[in-house]
Formats: sequence, C-alpha cells, structure tokens
Amino acid sequence: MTERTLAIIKPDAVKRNLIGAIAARIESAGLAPIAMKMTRLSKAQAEGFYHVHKGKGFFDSLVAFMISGPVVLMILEGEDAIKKWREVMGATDPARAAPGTIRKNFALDIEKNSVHGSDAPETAAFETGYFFNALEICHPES
Ligand code: IDP
Ligand code: MG
Repeated sequence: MTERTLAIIKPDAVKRNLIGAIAARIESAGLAPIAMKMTRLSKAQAEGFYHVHKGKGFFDSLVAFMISGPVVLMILEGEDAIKKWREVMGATDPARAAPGTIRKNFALDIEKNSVHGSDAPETAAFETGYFFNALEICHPES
C-alpha cells in the first residue's frame, strides 16, 4: 500500500553535514520526498510535535536538542513507507540498531539519533499535517 510518513533530519545530523548522505539513503530505498523544508523549530513547535512523550524523563532534554539547530522536514511517499523508513533509520538506540542503518552509522547516542520517522498511520497523518499543508506537497507523477 502506498503510504506517507514524516521524516526529520535532526540537528545533530544537519550540523555534521549529513543531509545529503541521509537523503541518498532515502532515495535508494525507493522512498520519494514529496515535500521538504529546512527550519529551526521553536520550543512550542517541538513540544507539540513530541506531545506523546510529555512527562517522560527524556522530554525536556529531547525538546532542547530538537531546537538546538536547524532540522530538515520531509514527507516521504512509497510502498509501505512508514515501516520501510523505520527500517532504513534503525532502532532508536544506535547501540541496538542493525548494521547499515542510518542510526547505526550516524547517530551519536539514543537522543541525538540523527533522524525521526512516524511509527504508525495515525501518527504519520498527525505529523505530516503538523508541518505541511496541502499546497506544500508536490506530486512528481503528472
Ligand atoms: P523513535 O524516534 O525511534 O520513534 P521514540 O521512543 O518515539 O523513538 O522517542 C522519540 C525520540 O526521543 C527519540 O528518537 C530520541 O531522540 C529520544 N529518546 C527516546 N528515548 C530516549 C531515552 O531513553 N533517552 C534520551 N532520549 C530518548
Ligand atoms: Mg517515535
């Protein structure tokens, strides 16, 4: 099934000039970026995006990290895009991530783990709509 998922290249990866390397892995996996922008999130935007994690021990530090520098936001489209992007990313903790995944290769630690991906159709719908409106989505097939 063709799906859409939200991808974020997090501040640790942008700072280390990994935008291109991560975009190459996305495209090689058959995932098509259909919307993309670079921005620096506000505290309120980061807190709202991660609202499901509010109250957890890592929440404040996660928000501080996510606003510590620019991020690249993308909507990816493709067959089973949600699961596929999470496979390409690897496990949250780079120490547990499979060889060859983005997090295994690039993440600094469990927080500064280079990329985000939606985890289910419901969260993908919320997250893509959180950052993009319909006019910002491009349809390459014409
Ligand atoms: P995910 O990004 O793999 O879906 P989540 O559990 O949804 O992982 O956590 C969201 C983000 O919060 C992670 O990507 C990571 O940046 C951060 N995070 C998750 N667990 C921890 C932790 O135990 N310590 C510090 N940061 C964490
Ligand atoms: Mg998550």
